[in-house]
Amino acid sequence: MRLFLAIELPTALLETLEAALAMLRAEAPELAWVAPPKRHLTLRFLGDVPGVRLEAVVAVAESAAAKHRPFAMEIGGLGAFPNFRRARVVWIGVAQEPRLELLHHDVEVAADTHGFGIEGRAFRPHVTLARVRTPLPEDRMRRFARAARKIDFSATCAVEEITLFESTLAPDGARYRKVHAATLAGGGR
Ligand code: 3AM
Repeated sequence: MRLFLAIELPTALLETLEAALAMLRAEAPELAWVAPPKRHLTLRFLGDVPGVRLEAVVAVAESAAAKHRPFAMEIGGLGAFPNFRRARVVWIGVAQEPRLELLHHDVEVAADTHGFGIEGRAFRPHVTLARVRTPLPEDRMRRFARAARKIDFSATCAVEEITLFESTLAPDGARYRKVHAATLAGGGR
């Protein structure tokens, strides 16, 4: 099973975000835009995990979630990995939030404890909006970056659970299935 842990975003937020992106989408309709229900904040990609290890992944989510109580995070600000000029992924960011950093840290620690190792790359919290499969010509990319920086969207959203998703790759993009939700149960932090 191809698994990852993520934070889901409320439908209302996804809808207002989509409306705010209309002009930007029109600038580059040929990008692989992620459908709003498939947008989330990935905490940890686990990759292919044998079915028998599913319980261990659930335990990773549960043990990290048990250490935290719900908190709020702020979504806003468009960007691209690695940058707009060479964009592969276009995203909306998440304002720096110590509780999110701690949650991610605890997911990493739990993943290591349960034998999945530490991912070891910097956590850059983001919500993927579009993937760039074929680069746009330079001038169009410059226009796109300008339009992206003009998007005025910010929203606060409650983080209440860690969701375990199964991703199934398909020619028309990955399909995600919710496998488990671990509630931030309000532990010591
Ligand atoms: O929704 P985003 O883009 O943040 O990019 C993939 C997606 O994150 C990421 O896991 C999420 C669900 O597919 N992903 C896919 N392959 C990955 C890999 N090998 C990966 N993240 C890290 N390493």
